[in-house]
Amino acid sequence: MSLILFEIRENIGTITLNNPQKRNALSATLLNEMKSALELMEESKTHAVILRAVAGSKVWSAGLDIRELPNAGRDPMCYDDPLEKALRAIQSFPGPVIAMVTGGVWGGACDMIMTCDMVIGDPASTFAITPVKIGVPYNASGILHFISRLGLNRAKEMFFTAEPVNAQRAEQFGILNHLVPTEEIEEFTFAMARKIASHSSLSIGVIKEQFRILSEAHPLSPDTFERIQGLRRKVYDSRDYVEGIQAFLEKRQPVFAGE
Ligand code: LCV
Repeated sequence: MSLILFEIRENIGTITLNNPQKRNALSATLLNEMKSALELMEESKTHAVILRAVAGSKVWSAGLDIRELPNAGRDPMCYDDPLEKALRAIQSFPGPVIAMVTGGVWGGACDMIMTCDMVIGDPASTFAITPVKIGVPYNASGILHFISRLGLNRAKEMFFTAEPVNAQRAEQFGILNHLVPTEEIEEFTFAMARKIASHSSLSIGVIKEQFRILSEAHPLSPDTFERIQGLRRKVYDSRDYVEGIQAFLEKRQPVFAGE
């Protein structure tokens, strides 16, 4: 493991994002390491997992590694892409995954936060979902993560403005379960994990899976699903998509033509 740290103590696993130079951007390597750590923790019958950045990080994660986004013409958020696999590993982990957030959370990392079972943040935590800044067609499962947690209006505001939501609003929005002073966040989060770890892990695992099945119970006809895929394709085939990535690499503001 080179981009994360992980440990298991008293049935509680900790995964620490550890690439501050690149602001913990979610590269394929980092995401695969995270998935492997979760698999090891599942094998070790870990009861709860805390997902965090190194203490003092100003950025929890800058989101998907934009340098690894595919060229136009290929879906940048496919079912088998590393982010999607990591999100499913969090969802299927048979115990709660608690995000402990200090600092900014951007793009795909914000989706990751929404996928965790609980989120504890400090006053410096912020949350932004940013596909419209890059010209990315977000995928249906990701949009659903936001709708389920925030409701339609707030999810739309976050997607359409791409502005970071500060910690206080995040608590009102229901992104944060608890907003805790920075100096208390570790103690608070580990105390919650210890409480969870003291209960029946079998019962918790089954209830987590029930929450997942029930919250995903939105049947779509094949025709509707194909329509969504067709709509998204317009975006990843577009000049806006090329421009969004190019602008990031050139460290400038993108100029979108809307086509
Ligand atoms: C690759 C990076 C990144 C990065 N990728 O530090 O949800 S979607 O649809 O948007 C999805 C596709 C997605 O998740 O896209 C990513 C969305 N993320 C963002 O829009 C945030 C992009 N990053 C930033 O705006 C800044 O880096 C923040 C504000 C997070 C931190 O600013 P700060 O001044 O502290 P730098 O920008 O100087 O970044 C430090 C190094 O990390 C790289 C960045 O290119 C730089 O690398 P070099 O030192 O080699 O120049 N980096 C940051 N974010 N998402 N690389």
